[in-house]
Amino acid sequence: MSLIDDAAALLDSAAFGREAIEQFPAEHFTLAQAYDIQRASIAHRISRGEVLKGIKLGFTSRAKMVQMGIDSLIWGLLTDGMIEEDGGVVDLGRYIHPRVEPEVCFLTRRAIDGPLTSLEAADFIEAVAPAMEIIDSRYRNFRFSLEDVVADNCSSAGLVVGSWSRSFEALGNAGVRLQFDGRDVQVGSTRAILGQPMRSIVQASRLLHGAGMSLPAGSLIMAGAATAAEALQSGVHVECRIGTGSASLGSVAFVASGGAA
Ligand code: 0L1
Ligand code: MG
Repeated sequence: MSLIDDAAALLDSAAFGREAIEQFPAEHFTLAQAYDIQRASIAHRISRGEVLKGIKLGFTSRAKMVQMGIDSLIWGLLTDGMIEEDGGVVDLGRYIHPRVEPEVCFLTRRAIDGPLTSLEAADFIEAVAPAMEIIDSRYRNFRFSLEDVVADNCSSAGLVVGSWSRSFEALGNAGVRLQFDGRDVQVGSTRAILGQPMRSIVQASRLLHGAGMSLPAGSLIMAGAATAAEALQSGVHVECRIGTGSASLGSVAFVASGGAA
């Protein structure tokens, strides 16, 4: 076994055994190797029958960078096994110490197989939806280095996507409210996501190109969080609302149930 395979197997079994592991020793692997570990750990999921559905961007907002003490844009891979139902019940027993953050999700209309300019990006997008990402670091106490978190698929664990629309005009500076039982726990704006969430398409295209990868039509792109993340607790109704009135993307919700392992 190689360093890459060992680390990938460790992270994969931490996720599936719902048991946090220690951070890797400092400089145990490079950032490039961390992305190799991420791919190798996702390959474990694929070998169990999961299907790749898209990508997520991380640390696209100052709020997230400050919360986690890291200031680089990062990205990970999404599979169908991570998708939770809008309006459904999320079993916290599937996670270690889950947190939720409000996001915007894009659905691609055309394959992205090269770097896009901001002028081109809109042509590649079929629809947009309000979304929430459930992040769940596989490291003890949610503490990690940049390399650690990249290897851990950027903490991605679950996602909930609301109804699709073509309300792109609502995207630039829409209010974002993350609510627990109807009470605001995080408030922000879509502007916090790279200044305009559509920029995540450009960034995604560049990152994919740099990794020699492409994204088929019909893929999901999670643009990144608009606010810091909140720890999930059992019994809480969680809702993310984006925009108001005619400049609204709508809302997405779930009920958290059961206990984190
Ligand atoms: O913004 C993000 O989705 C980054 C996730 C990775 C770091 C974290 O666990 O907050
Ligand atoms: Mg996120």
